[in-house]
Amino acid sequence: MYLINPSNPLVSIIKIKESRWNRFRVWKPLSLMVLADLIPPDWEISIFDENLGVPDYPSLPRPDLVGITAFTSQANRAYEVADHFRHLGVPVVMGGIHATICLDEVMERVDSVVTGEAEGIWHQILEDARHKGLKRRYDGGLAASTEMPISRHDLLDSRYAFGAIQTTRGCPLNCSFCSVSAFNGIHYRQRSIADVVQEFKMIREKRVLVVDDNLIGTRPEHIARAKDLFRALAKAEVRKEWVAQATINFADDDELLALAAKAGCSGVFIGFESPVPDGLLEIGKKFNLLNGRDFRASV
Ligand code: B12
Ligand code: SF4
Repeated sequence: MYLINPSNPLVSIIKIKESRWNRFRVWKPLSLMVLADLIPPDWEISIFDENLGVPDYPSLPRPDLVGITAFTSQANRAYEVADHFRHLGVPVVMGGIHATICLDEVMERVDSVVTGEAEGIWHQILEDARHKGLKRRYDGGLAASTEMPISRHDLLDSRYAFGAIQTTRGCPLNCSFCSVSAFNGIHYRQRSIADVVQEFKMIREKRVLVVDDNLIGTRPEHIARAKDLFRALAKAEVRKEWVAQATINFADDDELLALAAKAGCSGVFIGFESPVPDGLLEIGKKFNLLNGRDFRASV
């Protein structure tokens, strides 16, 4: 089986001559590394991240099944790849955010579309594929945090500047412009700290992107879990430098900041979205207005 991350027309590593920064813009396709872990051992798997170079597909052995992931920005290339394999008679399954949000469009371009998170449905899809009974559509819904596996970090090569890991899914804030709450839900799901620490240790790269949309969450119990995670990472001496995404409430707790730094945090992407209250109200990010927030002081 081939699992394919279609190339991003703008930032592929193969275009590195156009900008040396492209190396820092190409990050691992974690979705495929998660799927790979959930595949029974009797399937042979290859992951192709086209951002590292587009394979010469005609010269490769014909696979039994192709799985494609895509953000919307990758959709056109995803369809080209799907066309290639479908002409050979190989069934193509596509999942990910674009397939979920633009279901009707994707249904026209591939054999089988998977909406939502794959953990709960992927086994069924593989069984159906094995028996040549793929359905046109599957919905994985939202996975329980206990179903989220340790990704296959060993299956991708080492040319990336960053490793990648996910420790939580979902965001309770549901800002009007953002697709995260629509896709991963508003229920904040946290993976077990032991699994996260174990997975961190399996990452070869020194630098890691923690892809969570909101690493620390919003409620006291979320913050408490974030602190426990940071303590555990420091204690396990994983020695990675990581960057993460969070909301500005990260600034409100000195202990949280100190623990994050000790655990290897070297940068945080914060969604300010607008510097003025009217702007924040308009886009539905009221969270950034709570308690008379002063962005400058928080920074
Ligand atoms: C990490 C990340 C990045 C990284 C890229 C990593 C990469 N691999 O290329 C960086 C920072 C570079 C990035 C850039 C961009 N990103 Co971004 N990014 C994310 C983020 C935060 C996490 C993605 C991730 O790794 N998730 C973890 C994996 C495990 O989850 P998953 O991909 O959803 O996979 C699960 C399911 O979808 C499903 N699945 C996925 N693929 C497949 C395939 C098959 C066959 C099956 C069965 C199932 C399946 O199963 C998986 C397990 O449950 C998401 C938000 C999010 N929560 O997903 C935004 C997100 C995907 N990004 C988004 C956007 C808009 C962008 C940019 C366009 C921003 C910009 N303006 O430049 C660029 C485009 C990059 C590109 N490739 O073209 C939007 C996409 C919306 C859309 N409709 O596509 C998201 C959803 C954020 C948001 N707030 O809306 N991004
Ligand atoms: S806080 Fe961030 S991840 Fe959460 S809904 Fe708003 S923009 Fe999306």
